[in-house]
Amino acid sequence: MHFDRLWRGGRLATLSPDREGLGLIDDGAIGCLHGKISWVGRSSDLPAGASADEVIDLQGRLVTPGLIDCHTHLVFAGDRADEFEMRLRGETYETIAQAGGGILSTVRNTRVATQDQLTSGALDRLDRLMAEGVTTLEVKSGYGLTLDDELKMLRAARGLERERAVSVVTSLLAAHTVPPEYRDSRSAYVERICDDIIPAAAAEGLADAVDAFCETSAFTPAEVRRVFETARAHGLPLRLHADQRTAGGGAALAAEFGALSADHLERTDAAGARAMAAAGTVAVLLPGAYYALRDKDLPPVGLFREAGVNMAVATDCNPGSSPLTSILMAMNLAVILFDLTVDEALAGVTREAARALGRFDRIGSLEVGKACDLAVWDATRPVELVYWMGRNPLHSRVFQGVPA
Ligand code: DI6
Ligand code: FE
Repeated sequence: MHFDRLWRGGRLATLSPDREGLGLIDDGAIGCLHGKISWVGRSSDLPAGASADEVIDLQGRLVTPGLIDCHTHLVFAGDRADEFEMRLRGETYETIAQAGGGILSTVRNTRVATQDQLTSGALDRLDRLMAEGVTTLEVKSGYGLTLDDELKMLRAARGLERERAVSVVTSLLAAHTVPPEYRDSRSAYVERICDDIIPAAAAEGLADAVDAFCETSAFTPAEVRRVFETARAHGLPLRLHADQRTAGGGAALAAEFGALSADHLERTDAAGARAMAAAGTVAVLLPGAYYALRDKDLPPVGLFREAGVNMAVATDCNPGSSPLTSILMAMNLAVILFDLTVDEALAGVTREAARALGRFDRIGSLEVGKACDLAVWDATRPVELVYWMGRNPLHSRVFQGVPA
């Protein structure tokens, strides 16, 4: 047996669903061939005569799958620090949005930015995520809200793969909010999305999924339904911002359409949780937004556990509700604020995040046949990734078999 690279002598958190808990293997080894894991197990069980072009001694370090941030709005222009101060003085996310700020203020900045400017802004944030072991991330559009500007955002997101050793999964979020030019003709904007924007993004292969913001301040369930039906007709998987600020039956709607994920879920009820479990829709928990908006209603983690809903954790990195560029901090917030266990938090940024992206066949665990995306930590126990606030124990990162 021959490998391009062989890592040995590490503590592996494989996240394999066939093993208990995090699927820990002490004194573990990972063999890689052509960018994929071709062997994993105890170092002492390596086949006699196994050879490798390069052997790396892990010196007992913890190795996890490369981390996956499965919900970000990484591409945008400008910031909303001024609105942050307004909220600190007592204004709410909603009153700021009604006055033309909020998402629309980022839309104004994003529309006048070039694709290159969007890319370079996103790279600054991407580098921070990668420095914490992220090897795959999802990036949404949603700050363009015209055909050209939505495609510009998706191209900027795709372009990140050319600039860095990372995988990007894109979501078209044209249904993020109604743009000002359609304020008095919402249905015409929904038609634009369905007749122009989704078909164009699909034709160019720019969208890996379609997302929508189901919210009283954004789109109604009926409007989301139209968007979802169109997306489905184009063969695109679905995800939904659901029940974040108001309970709108978003979780059940996502489940009804067999969405890959429903995200936020602070106001989801037991029926929504059961529907998600039955549909296999992953709950993506976003504690950064909960924290930064000083929300009081917790997502029903107990109901998700009871119903058997898989739970992912992500940054929701965006300039408004979650200016969070740390996946490790998202894990810490998830255990402190949402009561996740350490194992759930780590599974939430690996195995479950891969499921939320529909990619668990390729990434998210250390198993033969999967991409050799690794995060090597200056740590031996998984809890050390969750425990620190602002300390990054990453030792090194491997993307598709190559240290990067
Ligand atoms: N929910 C969120 O938390 C973000 N988008 C969404 O649909 C907020 C985006 C923003 O405020 O810019
Ligand atoms: Fe979001």
